[in-house]
Amino acid sequence: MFYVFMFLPPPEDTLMTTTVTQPTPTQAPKKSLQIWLDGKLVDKADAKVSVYDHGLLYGDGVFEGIRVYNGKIFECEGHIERLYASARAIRLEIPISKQEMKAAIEQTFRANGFVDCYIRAVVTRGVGDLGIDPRKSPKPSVFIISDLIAVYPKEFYEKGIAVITASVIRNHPNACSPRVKSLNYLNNILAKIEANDAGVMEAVMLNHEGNVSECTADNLFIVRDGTVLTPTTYDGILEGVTRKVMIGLCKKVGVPCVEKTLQRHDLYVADEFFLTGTGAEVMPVTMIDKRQIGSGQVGPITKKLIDAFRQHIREA
Ligand code: PXG
Repeated sequence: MFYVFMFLPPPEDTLMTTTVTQPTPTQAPKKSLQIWLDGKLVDKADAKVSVYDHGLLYGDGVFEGIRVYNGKIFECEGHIERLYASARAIRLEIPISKQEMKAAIEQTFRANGFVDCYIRAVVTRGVGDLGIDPRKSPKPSVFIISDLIAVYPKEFYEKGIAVITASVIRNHPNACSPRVKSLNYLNNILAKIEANDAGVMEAVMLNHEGNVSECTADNLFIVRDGTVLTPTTYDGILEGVTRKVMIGLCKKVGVPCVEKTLQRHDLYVADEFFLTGTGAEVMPVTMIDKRQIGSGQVGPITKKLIDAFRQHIREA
């Protein structure tokens, strides 16, 4: 029952509205949601993996969160390459080829009638015994979920969110690298709990050197004196697919963008601040650790980049 607690939707009363770029969910499947599990589409109620799966027992596995816009996988190659790179890093051999993975993702969202949706592709180490030795798990498990998600309420895309700096740091690069999108998100979850306790939506995580890395499920960008700045790959970040798209969009709209090590102080004195992620898309930040960012409103460069992003996903 691995997926059950990881992917259970929030209760009805906390269910958030969809993001601005995501139309109100009208394409919800009429029949039971179909999940791709080890080569077959099965009803959601039957999509189960063993309690002996090391994905559950140890967080031993990798995953991707992907968007489908207008019936097309957004940045498909970037996501698939990152999935296989993450698997390579943890010595996990994905039992299907990249082409088969793409076909399985397409088969899954089409079987559910989705045109715009979120995809969760997961590869676990598979069933083993009660020790951590991965040699006891000869058969990795692959499953793909397509569903609707809404990460933040719609109004926050207009007014921005508040964040805090978490006390929990991002993974040390020489532990399991933050560049691996592994099934072990505990540090990020602990940081998210700090955000929840502080009554804000997200937490900025620092790295082992005290520099800024990213948020719990998003990359971060600031604007200062007309230049967009974002931490480098070596500052302990996941190399976000949306981050890469955003760097390209900065170039396209003529705003200089520099990858640079940032300190928390840089966030405090930023003119503008925003986050990028597959789930969140582009989310403005207007407050950090009770310090207002710029005017406290979504800044002009952020607005321009949000518009460019929306146009890009329509055209992609
Ligand atoms: N950093 C971390 C730690 C992430 O988990 C991103 C950045 C953004 O990367 P992409 O490639 O999505 O631009 C992520 C994204 C969600 C969700 O619901 C997202 C992630 C993990 C779990 C949930 O948005 N990863």
